[in-house]
Amino acid sequence: MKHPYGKILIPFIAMVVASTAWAAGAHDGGHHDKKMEKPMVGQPGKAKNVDRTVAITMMDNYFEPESVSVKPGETIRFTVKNEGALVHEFNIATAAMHEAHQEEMQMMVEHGVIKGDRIDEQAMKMDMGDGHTMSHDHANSVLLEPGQSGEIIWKFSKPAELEFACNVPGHYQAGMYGDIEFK
Ligand SMILES: [Cu+2]
Repeated sequence: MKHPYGKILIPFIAMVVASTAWAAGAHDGGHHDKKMEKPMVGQPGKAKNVDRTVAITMMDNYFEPESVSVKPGETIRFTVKNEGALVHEFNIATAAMHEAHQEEMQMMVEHGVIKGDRIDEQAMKMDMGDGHTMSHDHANSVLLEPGQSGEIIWKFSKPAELEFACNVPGHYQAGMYGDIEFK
């Protein structure tokens, strides 16, 4: 009986490893939560239901103001002006959605749709080979060249973790995002 615990210890380790693996698996499943955030973002609003207008200025690389307060159920007209020297985007979404959108924007830069200070409309309408174009008309975002203005009418839903952000590659990382605070 030199190693009395030898045979007991091995099954015990195996059990720990198994439970760790199970915990990791359960964690991966958590990523599905990101998709469930989508309905919380809100929806496109109607002009006749606008409660108030919020003016947003886009600079290189930040927004003015840096945060916006909204009430649940409120419809806001965001008038957006690009006062910077680069192409910028104003996009209302969750942090996870912005992250996914940054990958799309990276593609747009790689395909020459976004060229630093201008948007190539012809390249944007080009068929990607699968019937899709890189046309950028999501209702929750507006993409503007320097000097251009645009607007989004958005109806907010229940309080949620939302941000407005620019997903042109590198801009979010440079701090070009702001909080939407529910009051
Ligand atoms: Cu930007």
